[in-house]
Amino acid sequence: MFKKILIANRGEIALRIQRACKEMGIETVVVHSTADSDSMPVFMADESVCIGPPKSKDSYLNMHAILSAATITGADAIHPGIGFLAENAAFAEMVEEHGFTFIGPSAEHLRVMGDKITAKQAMITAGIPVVPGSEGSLSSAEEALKVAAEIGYPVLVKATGGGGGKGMKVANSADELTEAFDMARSEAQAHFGNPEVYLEKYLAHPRHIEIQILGDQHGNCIHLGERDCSLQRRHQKVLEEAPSPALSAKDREFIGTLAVEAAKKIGYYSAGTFEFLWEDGKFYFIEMNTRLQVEHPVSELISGIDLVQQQIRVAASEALTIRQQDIVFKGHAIECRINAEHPETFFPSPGKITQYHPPGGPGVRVDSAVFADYTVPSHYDSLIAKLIVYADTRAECIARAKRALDEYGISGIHTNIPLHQRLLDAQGVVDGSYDIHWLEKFVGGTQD
Ligand code: MV4
Repeated sequence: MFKKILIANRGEIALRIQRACKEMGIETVVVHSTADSDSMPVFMADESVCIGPPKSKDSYLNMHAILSAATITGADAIHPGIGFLAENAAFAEMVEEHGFTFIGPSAEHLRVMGDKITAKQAMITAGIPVVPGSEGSLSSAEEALKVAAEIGYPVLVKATGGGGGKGMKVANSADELTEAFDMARSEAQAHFGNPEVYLEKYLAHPRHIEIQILGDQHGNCIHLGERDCSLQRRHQKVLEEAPSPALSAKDREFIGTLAVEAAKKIGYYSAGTFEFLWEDGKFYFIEMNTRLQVEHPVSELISGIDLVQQQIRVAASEALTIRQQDIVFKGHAIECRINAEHPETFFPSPGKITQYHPPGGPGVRVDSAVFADYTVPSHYDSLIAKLIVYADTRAECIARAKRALDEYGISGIHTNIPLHQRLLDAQGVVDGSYDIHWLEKFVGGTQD
């Protein structure tokens, strides 16, 4: 096992990883920007190294600075956390070339799954159902028209290098497709430096359901059930739950087993997530996330497994000791992402937290690195805490989430706590009937 892990991240996830390390008797090094010098992950770490100014590009994305920090502190491994360099294949390669272990999948898996087309092709080969569409990238609008005529409208043009809905255009007819093709291409070029696009049948009202898997380097793999992440605004998840209120035990077993088989076929190891759209009782793979995810705690609570500790163990080449048949899914978990933003305008609200009182009591977990007198910097994303609640049943879990949100005291900045309170009273959430468009309609947002 590793003696010392360098954590190349900030905020709640840097703290989450440190908690796992501490319980495993592993020393921690945290790297940080000057904006994060007075932060909880830095206070709690055994060692810390300042790697640059506030801008991510100059600090959390500065590969050489991170590798230097790992060298001077004598770390064995680097955990990239979430975002920043977590899915950067070149970084994973550099980490290994410098003699450290990258806590994540292989650079090759990062590369294949980071490209939507090669990811989809790998999944087709592995026997996973995908959304009908073009076989690879589209070379022209004429080719797009040909594929669309075969699969039928509406269709969606998607960027190969995509993410966050950028470079994604719906076409309801052949008339609309040429423009959608051109617009998607130029957006893809602008955002990802890669104009490649592909085509899929547009699913009008799906749910977003993802399967958490965990594989080791010896060919073992397990799944930790699904998470329902349909409640999103502008491609930002707001509230996630496990299990999904939409799936039957049979659906869960089916898709979980399929995901594990696919992961084994591609030789995947570490934590990973298969993202599916689910519509009319059918699953369609769209993407794979080759990292730990923000919403991993809901899976931890219903499975009783510490995903971060397991991710570290498999990175150290240990074999998984948990077998699928040992996992007993129990109860219900909900995560409310608490953001420093105005609850109605969604405007970021960085600044000083003057009073802070997190909720507690039965079934309540708060993953956060903030405290009273802490100043939320403006340079990074607005997530300041994750309130994760657990209870025997979904109804009890909703009641508990409402109780915990009522207890939460944060002064000095705006947060989206009032939005979560409204959500947990809303019909579509209470009855579990929401789809991926429900939240945008609820808050009166724009369509895309
Ligand atoms: C889709 C889709 C409908 N049909 N693909 C949005 C971002 C991304 N990574 C995939 N996305 C979608 N792909 C087909 N063929 C609808 C979306 C989508 C979406 C997906 C999950 C959660 C929220 C969403 C909001 C809008 C659109």
